[in-house]
Amino acid sequence: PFKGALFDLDGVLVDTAKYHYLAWKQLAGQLGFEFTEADNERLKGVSRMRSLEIVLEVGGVELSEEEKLRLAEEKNERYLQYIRRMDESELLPGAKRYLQALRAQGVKIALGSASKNAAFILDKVGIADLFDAIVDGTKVSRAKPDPEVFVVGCRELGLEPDDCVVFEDAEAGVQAALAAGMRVVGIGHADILGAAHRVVRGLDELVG
Ligand code: B16
Ligand code: MG
Repeated sequence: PFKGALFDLDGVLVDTAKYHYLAWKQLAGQLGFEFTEADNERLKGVSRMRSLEIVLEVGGVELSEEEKLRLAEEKNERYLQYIRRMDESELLPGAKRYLQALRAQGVKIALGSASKNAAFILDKVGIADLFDAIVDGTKVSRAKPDPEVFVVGCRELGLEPDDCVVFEDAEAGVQAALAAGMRVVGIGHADILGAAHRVVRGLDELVG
């Protein structure tokens, strides 16, 4: 019933949140405060610079723009050390099979992620060739819940918003998809993603 499928990356296809968390936690430790897994929930789907601001807010630390840019760069270096070691075993259950099933049905597939490392990660986990378009943090500047990432993804597939379904694990991502005029499948819990048209626990629920 749909011609295009747009996928968020972290939390939908792979669990990179755990590596973002380790890298932010180390940065916080270096600045002298604790950063917990509960704090990390606030960073999901949020851009790198905005994530840093949230981390600094947790620690009550104020820094110059220049210092912030340096720390964001440092965090990314640490994060890259983790994701360089990723392979196909880190795909979330059902992710690859669902992408393959959609392709077999002639559905066009795009990535809609805030990450500037998205293309690298798709490559590491061996699914880059399943995408017709990759829209990520290097291509768009307005963060979810702004619809930009999905609007551009749909356009790159040559489709209209009505033709597209978005798969998202973050509340801001669900809001972005709705604002783009698309249908949304929430990946996770209905208490957080209740605004989505449908909520499943993972893509494995959608493959036979
Ligand atoms: P990077 P998504 C997001 O990915 C993550 O959920 C978020 O925690 C991260 O800060 C953001 O990417 C930017 O990532 O530092 O690699 O550019 O869920 O939009 O796929
Ligand atoms: Mg996500």
